[in-house]
Amino acid sequence: MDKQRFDIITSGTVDAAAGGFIVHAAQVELKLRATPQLFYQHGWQSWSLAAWIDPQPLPVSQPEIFHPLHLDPLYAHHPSPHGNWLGAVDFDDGNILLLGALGLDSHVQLRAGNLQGWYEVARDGISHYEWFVGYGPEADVFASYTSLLAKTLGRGRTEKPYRVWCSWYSYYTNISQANLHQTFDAIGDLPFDVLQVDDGWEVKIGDWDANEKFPAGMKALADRIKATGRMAGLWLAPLIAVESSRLYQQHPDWFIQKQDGGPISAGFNWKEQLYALDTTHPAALDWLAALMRTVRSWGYDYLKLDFLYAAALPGVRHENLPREAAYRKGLAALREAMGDAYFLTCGAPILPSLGLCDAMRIGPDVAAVWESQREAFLFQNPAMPAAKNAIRTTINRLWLAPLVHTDPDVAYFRSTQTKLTPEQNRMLQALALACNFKATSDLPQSLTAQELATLREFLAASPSVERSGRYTFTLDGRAVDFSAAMPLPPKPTGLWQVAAAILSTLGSQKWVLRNLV
Ligand code: 9PG
Repeated sequence: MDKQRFDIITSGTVDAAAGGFIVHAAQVELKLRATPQLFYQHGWQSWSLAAWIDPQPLPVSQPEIFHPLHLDPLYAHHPSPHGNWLGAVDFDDGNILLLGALGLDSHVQLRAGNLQGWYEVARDGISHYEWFVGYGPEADVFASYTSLLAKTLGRGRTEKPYRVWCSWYSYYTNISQANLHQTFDAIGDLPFDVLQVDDGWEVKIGDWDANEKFPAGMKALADRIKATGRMAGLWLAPLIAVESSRLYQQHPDWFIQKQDGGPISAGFNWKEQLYALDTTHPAALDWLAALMRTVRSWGYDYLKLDFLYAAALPGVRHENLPREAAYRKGLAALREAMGDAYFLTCGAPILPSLGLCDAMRIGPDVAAVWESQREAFLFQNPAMPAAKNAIRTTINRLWLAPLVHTDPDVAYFRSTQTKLTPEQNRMLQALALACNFKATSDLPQSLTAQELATLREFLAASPSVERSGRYTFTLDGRAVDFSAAMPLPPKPTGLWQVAAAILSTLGSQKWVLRNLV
């Protein structure tokens, strides 16, 4: 291996390995002999940014109240370009240098022109700290890294991914027994394998029973789906609860605490404060397992478990485990209790979820809009729902494909109720094919005959996918280019900067989020 471009500085051990080196050390520094062009920043969870960026720290994304929900909040103000578990730099010879951890509480930064990695939690003996260092063509380097991750963390079961209809991006929380029945009828013989009920069926986040919009209950709904010959899918966010939930009110001690007492924030959504379940608490683990058994007994065999990051947030737990280990304990309990259900993780810390799920959302939500000026430009927030944000991070996380089914979120086929152009719709459809994970929320009853034909063709397609460049692919010989989604917006200056500061402050106020958004 060409080590002309860097030296490995460490007090630990360095051994040659397939495609690079294995380093055992709590800290490692790769001293760069050439100036890197770009830094690969790898965000914490599904929605956090993954992108090749100019080697300077990005602005702190706004509003701050969303930090626990969008990124690793411990590193939100980190002064150097930072990534969770891995980082890489790009040289002008077309090669990359990757520093990637095989353990779960690890970080990489680009500092003073060097790549530095460290573990957050002290261990007994250097053999417990492991890193991979790889230099070469990007695809080869990531392939070496993923084969090591497969050995240490495992991979998903490799059954064929399903074709999914999901209720979220048409109905949002306005689902009901009546409108879902109507939609299932309209779906007719479209070749979907799964009909997945998203957020909106539950009493509250934390109280996972059917609400009044589902008078026949959730088992009857699963029966209705299964009668169409498909698998029933269900969304839950089992590791968070809203403040007003019965779960939080009755068991405040099941939630991760601050050092000085009181629950930590897992962010703000549904116009409420979110709290994070403590997955080291035995009673909370029992409750999680019982919940999984309940939803399986209703007949749901495809589970989209969301907002999972909460259990990996920093805080005080019943058992003093590193936060990623605490998370993994919770995820393992969920996996075991759900048996052979297909498990899609979302809002999920990336490395700590590997080996325990079948599929993972690898980018933020899409939306029927390319980019929001307020969120992208004023808030400098690439984790917000938008087609551009979803494509950017998903493409930059496709190296995960050998480890887990990679969910890019849904594609759209509709020309109404959307601000996306036909070309942008086609880019999302191509993304789904490149990821080999097909889903949509479009309502067949609202599609034109032409749009329905496109959807049918999309569901039937299984093109051979080749990656021709960082952002370019060929699908059955057809070239597709995702470069248009890659640029990050410029930073606001002058009066825009003033406007951004005011809006960011307002956007972190709970009364604003409750009443105005
Ligand atoms: C249901 C949705 C859908 C969607 C998930 C998740 O505030 N936020 O930043 C935020 C991000 C994502 C999000 C909701 C809120 O969406 O990704 O597919 O299931 O939950 O509520």
